[in-house]
Amino acid sequence: MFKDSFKYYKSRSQIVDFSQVLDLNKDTPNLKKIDIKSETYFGFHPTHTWEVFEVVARPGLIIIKNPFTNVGQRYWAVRCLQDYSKRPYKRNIDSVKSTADIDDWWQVCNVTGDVELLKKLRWSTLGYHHNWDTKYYSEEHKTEFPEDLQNVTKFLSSVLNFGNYSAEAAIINYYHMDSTLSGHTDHSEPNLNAPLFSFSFGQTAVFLIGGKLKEDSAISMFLRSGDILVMSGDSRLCYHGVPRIINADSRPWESIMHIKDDMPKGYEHILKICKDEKLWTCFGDYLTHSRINMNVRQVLNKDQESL
Ligand SMILES: O=C(O)CCC(=O)C(=O)O
Repeated sequence: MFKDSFKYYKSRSQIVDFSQVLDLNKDTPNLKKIDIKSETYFGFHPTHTWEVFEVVARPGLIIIKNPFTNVGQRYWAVRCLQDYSKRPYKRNIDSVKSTADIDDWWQVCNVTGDVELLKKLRWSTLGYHHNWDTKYYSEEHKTEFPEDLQNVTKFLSSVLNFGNYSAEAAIINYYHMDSTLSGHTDHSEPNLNAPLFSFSFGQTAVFLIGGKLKEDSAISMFLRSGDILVMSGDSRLCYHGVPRIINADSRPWESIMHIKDDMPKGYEHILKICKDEKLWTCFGDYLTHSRINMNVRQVLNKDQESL
């Protein structure tokens, strides 16, 4: 049962055996290689070099083993920490009295060196804000969806042959070494046919995915920095969660390779941070003890203009 596996991997009171966790760094019959279109895009290695798999026991669950250049990883970390964590995006810290007035969380953390505040940001929502209580999206609770995140998911959708994609809601999850995310299904979107794109940066997650019922057994897998998980088809409505964060066994964000970056116009200031070790330091420090997950969904059905 999902619950039992979750409890097992979460446990700190016993030695946990990770040998059954699906690992992209090891050959396993549980992964089936799939072919994709040949393309290039900012922040990624050319797609003909990517390793893309479907999890055999979960049809529709696709995993791309870190296709990012090191600068690409840095780019998204900077966006998540510096920009997607700001107002007008909606964050967990908005509903807590002591932090509700903070517009620019990242700047305040860096100016004050407040480590407690750094740990307080757990999520931010972009585009249609997910209401955690009602589990509904609404036109009244919506901000503009970032163009760069929109474009990268359109690119992935095309490369993986999913066709047109419109990213309309995203949750940015910020995890610390002791954070977990309970088992749940993502079923609030009227469009449940469009894939969900999930990007991991920083420390490694033990990710758990069950079936459509809570009673179904779960598969565990490591999600390392740069890995992209796509929940499509039959896997789109499966129970999933993160019982544990573990130390990363490599830090691909640490050094930068000097390859040509075809940066989209308007984001040069982000690239400047990525390429300047001094400006980058605080972002790298965060990734050394945290994990960031960008979880992107299409909300509306094709031809639907609003909710
Ligand atoms: O952090 C992850 O890998 C999963 C996040 C997730 O399931 C969610 O935001 O709904």
